[in-house]
Amino acid sequence: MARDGAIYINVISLILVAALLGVVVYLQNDVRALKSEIQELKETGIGVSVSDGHAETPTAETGKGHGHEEQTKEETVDTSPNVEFKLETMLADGFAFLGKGGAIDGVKNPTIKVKVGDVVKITIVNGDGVEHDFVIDGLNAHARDHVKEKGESVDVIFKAEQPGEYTYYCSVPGHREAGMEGKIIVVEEDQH
Ligand SMILES: [Cu+2]
Repeated sequence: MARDGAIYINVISLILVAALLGVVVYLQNDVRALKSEIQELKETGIGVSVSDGHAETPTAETGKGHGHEEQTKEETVDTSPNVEFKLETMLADGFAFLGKGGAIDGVKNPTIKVKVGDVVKITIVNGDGVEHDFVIDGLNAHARDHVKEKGESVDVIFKAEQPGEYTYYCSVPGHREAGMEGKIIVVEEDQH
C-alpha cells in the first residue's frame, strides 16, 4: 500500500515536472516571438504597422468590415506624392505661409498650381513658434496635427481630384483673418 503510494507520487511528480518544462519551453517561444515582433515593429515604424494590422484583421477573420478596409486604404494608398511643396509659417504684419524652395521660394502665401490626378504633399514647417495648422476647403485636405513649436512640421497629403480654385488657410482662430491664406489651383492635365 505505502509502496504503491510512493510510486503514485513519483509518477505524479514526473508528470508535473514534464508539464512545467512544457510551460517553460512554451513561454520561451512566446518571448522569442514577441521579441521578433517588436523588432519588426521597430524596423517598419510602430504607427504604420499597428494601423495596417488593425485594418486587415477584421477582414481576414470575419469577412466583414470590407468597407472599413477600403476606406483605410484610400487614406494610405495615395502616400507616394508626385508633387511636393514646403510652406513655413511666419510673422509678417500678422501671419503668413512663406513658400520654401522651388518656384514658390520666398513668396508669401504663394499660389500653388497642380494638375488633376496629382498626389500632392505640402509640408508645413513652423517658423515662428506660434501654433498653426493647415486646411484646404473643398479638397478634403487638412493637417492631422497642429505645429506648435518652432521647427515642428507636418505633411498634408491629398489627391487633386477635381479642377478648380481652392483656398488654403490656417484654421487657428484669427489666423486666417491675420493673413494666413492662399490659393491652390488644380488644372486639367492638358492645360498649362
Ligand atoms: Cu496659424
